[in-house]
Amino acid sequence: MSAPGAGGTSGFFQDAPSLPNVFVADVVLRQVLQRLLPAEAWTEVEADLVAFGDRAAGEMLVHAAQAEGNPPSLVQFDAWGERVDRIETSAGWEALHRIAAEEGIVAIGYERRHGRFSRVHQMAKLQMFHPSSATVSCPLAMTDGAARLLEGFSGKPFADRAFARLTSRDPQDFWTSGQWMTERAGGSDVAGSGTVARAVDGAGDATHRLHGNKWFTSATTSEMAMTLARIEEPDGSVPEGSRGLSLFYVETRGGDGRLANIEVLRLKDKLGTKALPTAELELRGTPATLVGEPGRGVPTITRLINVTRLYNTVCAVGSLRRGLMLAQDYAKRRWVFGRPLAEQPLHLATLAEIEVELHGATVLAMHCASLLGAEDCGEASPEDVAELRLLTPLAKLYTARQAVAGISEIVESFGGAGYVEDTGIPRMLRDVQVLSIWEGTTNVLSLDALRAIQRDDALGPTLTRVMARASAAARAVPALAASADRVVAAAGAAAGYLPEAFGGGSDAMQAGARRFAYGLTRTVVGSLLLEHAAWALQTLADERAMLAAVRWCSKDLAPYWVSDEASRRADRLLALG
Ligand code: MFK
Repeated sequence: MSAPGAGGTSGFFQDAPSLPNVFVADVVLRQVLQRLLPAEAWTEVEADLVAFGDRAAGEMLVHAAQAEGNPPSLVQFDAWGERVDRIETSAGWEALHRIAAEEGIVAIGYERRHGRFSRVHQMAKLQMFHPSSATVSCPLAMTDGAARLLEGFSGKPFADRAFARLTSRDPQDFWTSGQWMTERAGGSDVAGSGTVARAVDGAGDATHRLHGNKWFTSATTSEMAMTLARIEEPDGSVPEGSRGLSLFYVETRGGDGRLANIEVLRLKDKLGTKALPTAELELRGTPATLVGEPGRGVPTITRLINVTRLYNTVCAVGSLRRGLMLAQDYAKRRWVFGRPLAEQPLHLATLAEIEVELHGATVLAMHCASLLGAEDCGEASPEDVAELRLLTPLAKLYTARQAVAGISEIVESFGGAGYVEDTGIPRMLRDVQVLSIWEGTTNVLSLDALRAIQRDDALGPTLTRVMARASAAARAVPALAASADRVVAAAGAAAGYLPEAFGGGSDAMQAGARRFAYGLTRTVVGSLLLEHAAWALQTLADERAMLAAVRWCSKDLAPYWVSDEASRRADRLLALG
């Protein structure tokens, strides 16, 4: 580490931060994969990820910069006045699509070369892909979810045709999928959706034509989409509520290459994810194919949503990891008060705190990936299924919020340079904010965790595993015993809290749901960190995971509190005056 050189008119210049191979430099991710994967799979996966770690830190960043500098535009009319509604995307955006196909970001999950462990491989790759992708990761998330959903309808020509495209590694054949759920009246609460499906007897796969407005459709250039609508009865009435919604498959273009009775009303002007084309659509008789049973649209599409929520989790980890890598490099280059930031105790304490969060987020994300892989391959036990059901919303809500907070800290760690657009740092903050909004906000997912507990009985098996992991780690490494005791106590507190909170009725449960979701997530992650720490110490003689686990567990893991009528009255007064 040497003092900065002199240059420029002021006699001072600052080196820009630079990225290493982003897989080699991610010690936690590498170690977690080594622990989770069988030896033979690890050897192959490591080679693929090391190669990709260079591409994500090099070629992809050039395309991403081009895509961010040339956001999509909407051409509504051609020169002669005809409506064309063409969304034009940049060369960089298209190049990143090609790379996504070539690298098999979706395909790896379906080729299943390493069986149930393929999801771990895929998600590790996604973690590096996302922060170099100008948010091409968004269409990939929906594509993967659609592939998983349609795999369940194999044998139906439309499903087989789409599945082959969605999971292709050939950029010419590769399709992405949209997921059009959000309408003006129905975002979190899809029961407000108004799109109507009218039956048709036409040839081909189409069973209905869709009429309605889709208010926020991401990656609107996709070749297909999954969407919800209400099937109109012969008397013109439509079924109401969420149970009146059915799921449809849409190919967005007809054989002539034109949009299939879809008008693009406008592109959305968003806070971030500027390279990603997001549009408001009007469906005017769009041909569509009913998927699954009428009226079962919401539960059927959750097979897709639970995949996009895992993508969201992994992308949150990837964003924060990328930010920290840049901040770590910068800390070695930037001198203040006579020494580099990397030698300033308070700066180190700040970065270390983020690293502890990242340890937790990484073990959680890869654990979820491993459970999803088991479910995909039909190898999941009932306990695996229950744990995955509960951890999917918890991991999404927790990592998204922590990524927003962590990236804010990272931006600050660059000082004024973090606030200047042409460093590229501010964009990280704008982009990360969406992760806690789309695919279910923090509050909606806290309520989904309660749904998983109440309807799917997912808490018992999850807590049993938490306690087993913590106890095993303490037996293996006595230095972890005190931390393990805290995790076991927090798991007991979670089990004890619920009967009391449920007893207070629905409003009491809802008021406490977010705090409960956070506490439960921190408890689960504590157990995963202890498991990982014991392995890293015994197998690699590496103490970093132990330091992270002990720090994690030293915090108040489960600060539960039962909401009563008085606290809800106080909430009302404080929130609204
Ligand atoms: C970089 C990363 C990229 C990520 C991709 C970004 C793409 C962005 C595109 C979008 O943002 S698309 C919009 C995403 N929208 C949402 O995520 C909606 C958020 N709202 C919810 O999740 C609500 O909880 C929900 C709409 C599901 C509520 O619906 P209901 O019908 O009012 O709830 P209900 O009645 O409790 O559940 C209906 C059924 O679904 C039940 O099954 P049964 O009918 O068999 O009893 C539930 O058990 C089931 N269910 C609900 N959520 C589930 C689920 N099953 C499994 N998993 C879940 N998560």
